[in-house]
Amino acid sequence: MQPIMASQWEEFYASHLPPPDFEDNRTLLKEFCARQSKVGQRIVLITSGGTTVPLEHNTVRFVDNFSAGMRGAASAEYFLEHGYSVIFMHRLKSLEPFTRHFSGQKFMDMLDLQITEQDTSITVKPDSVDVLAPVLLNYKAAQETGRILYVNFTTVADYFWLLRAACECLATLGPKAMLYLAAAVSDFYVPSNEMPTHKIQSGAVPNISLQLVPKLLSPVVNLWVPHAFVVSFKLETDENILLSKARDSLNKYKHKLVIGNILQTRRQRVVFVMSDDSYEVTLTREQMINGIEIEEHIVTNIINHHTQYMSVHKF
Ligand code: 9Z3
Repeated sequence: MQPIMASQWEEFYASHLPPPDFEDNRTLLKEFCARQSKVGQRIVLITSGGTTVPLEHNTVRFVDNFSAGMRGAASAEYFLEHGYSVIFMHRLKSLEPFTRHFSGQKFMDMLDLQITEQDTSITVKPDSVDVLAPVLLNYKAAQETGRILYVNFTTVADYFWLLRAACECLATLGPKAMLYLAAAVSDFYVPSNEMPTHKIQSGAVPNISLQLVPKLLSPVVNLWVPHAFVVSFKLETDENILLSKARDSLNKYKHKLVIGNILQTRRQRVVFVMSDDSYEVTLTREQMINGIEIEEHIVTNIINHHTQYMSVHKF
């Protein structure tokens, strides 16, 4: 009899424990999806930010990547505006919807402090009210209607566990569920059994051998959420290979849409690649100067494709 071979992603799960807060997050995900499903909501799972690859079990050092989480955080706001419920699965401390507008010193600079002998008060500077008010309004609407759930990851293993748990819950929504995989997931990792327990000592140059991280798109599309509308992102730095790489990915995993982008121009240009079509979504210089974000256009375009998909895929 032929032995049954575990796939690479199954082996990855078998050799990496779930993160400590995994069961709590799983419960939150289940409750959130059940609630949204009951009222017939469309849900988008947005993954956002980069994953780390630890070099030691007691991690002092890790490999990381550039992703700020801007794409995911901005897109979450636009999906909410269009009536979607959002699972915002992001790298801890990466940008988040709403608060992203006031990160760093920006928030402090918006406030005035008045101290008198009687009391201390803090107010928003008059010229900042126009900036803060619309964001606060949208934030409150999302919170009060319970349409956003935040869950976070740090390592690539955390990401694996959370993504599968989220898919398990989303499967019940069929075509109403969308996956918007904008996180920059590490391509390489140090296998658990090759990782030292303690901090690598600084005396000698370490010899670290990396392995390929299995691609989760395959089980996502074929096993976990076969009816969902799955969108992945493809990042390159060489324009000449972007389109072919995006198309290769679509042909290989057979999901619905790949959005290609180049590191340096990702805020003003992306390319949509589908099985029968491809087109660019770009911002003009004027739009950029006026603070228009490309995510607004990306999200409107995707929602059109999702709506069309739902009209022909009844569940
Ligand atoms: C992206 O391509 C995102 O658009 C960015 C957004 C990470 C560039 P920021 O977070 O940047 O706003 O700073 N995400 C996917 C990148 C990726 O690793 N894709 C995999 C690949 O290219 C496929 S899932 O192989």
